Amino acid sequence: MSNERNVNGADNKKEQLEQFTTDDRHKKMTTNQGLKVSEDEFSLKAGERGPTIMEDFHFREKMTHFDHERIPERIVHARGYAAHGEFQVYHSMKEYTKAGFLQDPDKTTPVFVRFSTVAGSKGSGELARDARGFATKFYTEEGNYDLVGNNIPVFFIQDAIKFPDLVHALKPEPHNEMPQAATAHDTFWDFVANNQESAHMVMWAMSDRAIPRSFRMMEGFGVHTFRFVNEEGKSHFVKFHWKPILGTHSVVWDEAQKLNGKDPDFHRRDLWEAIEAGDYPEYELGVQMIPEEDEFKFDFDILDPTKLWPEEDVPVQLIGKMTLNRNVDNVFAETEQVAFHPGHVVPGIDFTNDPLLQGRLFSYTDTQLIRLGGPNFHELPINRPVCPFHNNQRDGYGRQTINRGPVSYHNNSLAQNTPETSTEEEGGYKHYDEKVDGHKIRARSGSFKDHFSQATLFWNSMSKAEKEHMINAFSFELGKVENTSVREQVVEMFSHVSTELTHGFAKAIGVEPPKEKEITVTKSSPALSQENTAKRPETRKVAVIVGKGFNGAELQTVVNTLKREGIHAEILSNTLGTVKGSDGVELAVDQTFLTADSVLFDAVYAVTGSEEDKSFYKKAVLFVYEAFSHFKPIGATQEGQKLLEVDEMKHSPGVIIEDEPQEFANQFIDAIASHRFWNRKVL
Ligand code: HDD
Repeated sequence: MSNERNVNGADNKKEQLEQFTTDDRHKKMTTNQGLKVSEDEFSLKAGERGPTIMEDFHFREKMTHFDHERIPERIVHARGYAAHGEFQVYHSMKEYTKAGFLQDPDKTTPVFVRFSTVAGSKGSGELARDARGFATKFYTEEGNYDLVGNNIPVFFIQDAIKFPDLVHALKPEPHNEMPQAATAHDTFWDFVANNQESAHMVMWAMSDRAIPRSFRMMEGFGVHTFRFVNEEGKSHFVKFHWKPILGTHSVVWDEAQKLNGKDPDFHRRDLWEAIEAGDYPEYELGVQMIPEEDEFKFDFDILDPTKLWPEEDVPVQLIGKMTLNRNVDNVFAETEQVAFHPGHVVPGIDFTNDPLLQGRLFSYTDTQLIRLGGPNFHELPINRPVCPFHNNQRDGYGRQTINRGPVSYHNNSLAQNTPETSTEEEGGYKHYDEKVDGHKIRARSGSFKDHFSQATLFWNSMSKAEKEHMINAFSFELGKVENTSVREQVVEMFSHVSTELTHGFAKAIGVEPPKEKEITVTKSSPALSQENTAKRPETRKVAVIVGKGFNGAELQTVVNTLKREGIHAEILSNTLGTVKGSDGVELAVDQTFLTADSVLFDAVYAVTGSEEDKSFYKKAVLFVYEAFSHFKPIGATQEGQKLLEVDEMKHSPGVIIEDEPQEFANQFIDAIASHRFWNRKVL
């Protein structure tokens, strides 16, 4: 297709992609040359029982294509899932940036977002303890803008030259390729202890943030400090945030481990199903801004990617909203072939000298060359800008554009010196003309040397439950580290962050807690705790345990009320088919005790039925107990109350027992919105 099209609005990208989309159903089968195929089951042989012959071009074409179906997986972020959507700014950001897509609240910009884990291979379980990638491609009229972030606002290292070392340490160990998608092993923790700038991010990685409930319920961060530049050339330092409308929520570690077995696709299924159901995930775009002249007013270096800007000091302004509203048609063509790059910017957005960002600007194009097989990956449908693109670049593997005419150089006279460059006024990208003056030196700035203060800030900001989870996470991860010296080094390192923390896990990993260090940071940032996030019931999944002889009228009232709140109730019973209530009502069963598991749900509503036998109760009791032990809301009415075997459960927070159906439903919905009941005593 021509790249001359210049259509506007959120449908641009969809229309563009449709021109490359094909539906093979009800069509005649052909070879790739368009030749109709008469037989696709038997290769061409010399006799029915003889050898296959070379002449069989159909066999050769089919087999060759198959043999080449795979491309290298991403070196990091291999396991990912994506969706299409649109972005709209709330009000013009003209005062701060000239970026076209941030000017007009009536304009929608198409986006493509890929979420990912970092460490695991393409087929690994999605509930690994890990950072999550949150990469957004905005198809703007001024070219593609990529915000290639994570769900953690800081990074392990301060200089990109250490990235290969970090990744070698966190990937499976090379001698035995274990463990998959996990940092619970010697090389990772050896790297941590010997690269102490990692302290802050390790705190995040050991927190609940690293095991999100859903891609729809996690924040995103651009991590680096970027620049906004306005028409007048004035620059503001800026940090980007994505804030999910549903709030930031996590699962518990035991649940995460079980989920990886019960449904290793849990996060992608959640995203896919939400979009198919019309529960479109929404995120607000937030920015923190610091005027150029305030660069040195902070007690940390704002160019240091291991530091965040506490929201209480530099408030996040919400400037727009992104809605993901369309699943991909083909995962390989779109999700696998999408190529992100922090260097894909538009006028009004610029870089800073953050040494991690500077190195990323090299790495991303480089990796696409091997991954996507050459320099023409920008021509793949998912990567094409929606605005025209013209230059003198030519040829290379897989070239699709047919550039007309003899001229492919600049300057020229034969084509009147076109394609021509644009002035800044015409939209030509001009780098911010920051003055740079220095000696060539391989060094770290002294202002980057405080590795612990913000790690302590993070710890201070956690709720009691979050702290407990972190202590457990350190105990688990380091418990898998075989080398005693590495365990000791890590304990020593984190004793500079918090005595409470290190005393919490040192014993569990067989290390003597070190002498108490003097830690002076007392500050906390409430915005860092998930306790303070938005809590809403919409889109949550409830398992409704129903058995023969249930009370149909009551169940209907409750389920209808849940539905009105946007909660998804799935009927779970002993077998598929239908289950009959005492009043003759018949319900279709969605799941059985075999196909489902409590870890797949946010809450359990126990109803059962008067005619069920012991074996049903046994399975149902276990199901309810597991949800209870993961601090989930439990509702119990009718016979369902018998599933709360231990009396103490009945009086626990988040366990709703109530005879009046409407009142029960209301209380249960409030409990579902609360997500988890951390103050529950798990028996
Ligand atoms: Fe990176 C992929 C995020 C540091 C080199 N990175 C990648 C993806 C995300 C991030 C979300 C997946 C994109 C997708 O879905 O296709 N990376 C980050 C963040 C970082 C970061 C938030 C720190 C702030 N990355 C980083 C450094 C380097 C890289 C320092 C190297 C110098 N990252 C890559 C890469 C990848 C990548 C090797 C692998 C696949 C790809 O680029 O397209 O080039």
